[in-house]
Amino acid sequence: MLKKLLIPTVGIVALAVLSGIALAGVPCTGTSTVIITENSIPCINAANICPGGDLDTITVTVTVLDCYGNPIVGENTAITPQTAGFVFKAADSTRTLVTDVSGVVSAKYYCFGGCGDLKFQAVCNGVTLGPSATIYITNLDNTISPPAYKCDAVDLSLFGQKYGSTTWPCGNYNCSSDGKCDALDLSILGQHYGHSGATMCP
Ligand SMILES: [Ca+2]
Ligand SMILES: [Ca+2]
Repeated sequence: MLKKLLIPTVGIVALAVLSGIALAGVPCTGTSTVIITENSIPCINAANICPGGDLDTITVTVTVLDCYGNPIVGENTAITPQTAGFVFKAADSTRTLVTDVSGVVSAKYYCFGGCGDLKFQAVCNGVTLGPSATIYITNLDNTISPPAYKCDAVDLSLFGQKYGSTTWPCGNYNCSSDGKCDALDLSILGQHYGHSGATMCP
């Protein structure tokens, strides 16, 4: 009896796969989402990061659904940054979390250095989701060479060379529309000087 039931079922599944019909319970790129949220109100579509975590942060939220909109629950989902020009603390270079009852995993990020456009993607059950939209990062640690994710003398020197510039958005830490590396930005740099992800990140 079991065999009689099993063979048609296997046949139907195989037919669905061969014909490209989406299966329930399998992550679906069309319905799943990878979204970046910037957690500081003054900046829209940008984030000013201190690698110590005491300025702005970003959150990546992945919702894993099958093609019918059902959540994929209790599955490992790995989130990875997708953009060159950044260095992340090792634990953040791939963050693996288990989806909740809504198929959601969420991770906060600030333990990194670098400046520019950053985006993320996720992998669940072998299916790649995303990438997310990009978010522009101005980081008080602009230098991705060691010492990584630390606001230090190298960053101060770089800022000094660009002081007064309106064409170097990486130093516009105050997130103002002035787009200028000026005294306000230097003040923020001074407040966070010495902050390091190596000691301040979880
Ligand atoms: Ca640095
Ligand atoms: Ca500025």
